[in-house]
Amino acid sequence: MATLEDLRAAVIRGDAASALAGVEKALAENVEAQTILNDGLINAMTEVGARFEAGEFYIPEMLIAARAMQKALEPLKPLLVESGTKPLGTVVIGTVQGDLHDIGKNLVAMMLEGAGFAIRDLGTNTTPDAFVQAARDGADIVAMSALLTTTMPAMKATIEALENAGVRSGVKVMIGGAPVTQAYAEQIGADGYSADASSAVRLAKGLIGAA
Ligand code: B1M
Repeated sequence: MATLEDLRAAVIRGDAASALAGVEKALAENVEAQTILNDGLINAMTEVGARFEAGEFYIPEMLIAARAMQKALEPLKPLLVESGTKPLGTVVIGTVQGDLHDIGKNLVAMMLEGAGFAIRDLGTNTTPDAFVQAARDGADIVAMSALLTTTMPAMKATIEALENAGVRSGVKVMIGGAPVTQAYAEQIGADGYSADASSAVRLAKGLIGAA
């Protein structure tokens, strides 16, 4: 579809104004918000990653593409989030220590919020202690995102910190992010892994028995 192809191209070249206009045009053409997200935005970021790997893009290009995606997400957010009345549970979510990637984490948070969870977003570069404190303050699920192989060990460190603080048994731990796998989740003692934002919702509901 030409509109989504134009949108995808705008994100790839980091043109935030055109990306935003592209989302608005697609919405006016009655394209589903989820389709715009998947085929226009996420697809564009996958291409950006491929070009980075191929040495065609450098950090600034990745950064402006990410900013264009964030901008284009704005009109989609209220459509992706349907307000629930009573929260299903509280999810504390963050990108782990050392890691500044937040687009995927934000999408997961948005989808969980849309599914009826109360969200406490700790942001990026979240220390194990910050996760522990948030769990103490009251959480059903601790959700960690990592996009770098070098920051995945911070997930293990956070689970250990939860154990050492005596709060591990009171929360479920779910993890995700491009380099993370089910096998890694099992290896570090997380309760669950999901590959994308929509399966994260199914996983979170399952973890608290609300599936
Ligand atoms: Co970075 N980066 N980056 N980057 N970046 C990657 C991740 C990389 C794969 C690019 C590449 O080499 N092809 C590579 C990692 C290699 C590796 O570790 N194996 C990489 C690198 C190397 C780096 C730097 C080290 C570069 C440098 O400085 N030399 C640096 C690190 C900075 C740091 O964090 N300390 C860096 C910096 C950046 C920017 C700041 C420029 C920017 C981030 C901006 C931002 O997030 N605000 C950036 C970007 C944009 C990317 C790519 C291109 C796109 C990431 C993204 O947003 N994807 C990325 C390449 C790629 O992934 N294709 C890359 C879209 C997003 C929707 O997907 O985050 O995977 P994702 O989230 C998905 C799922 O993974 C899942 O659901 C989401 C929605 O479906 N998911 C969860 C995510 N979290 C979840 C949690 C869950 C469940 C599911 O439960 C809790």
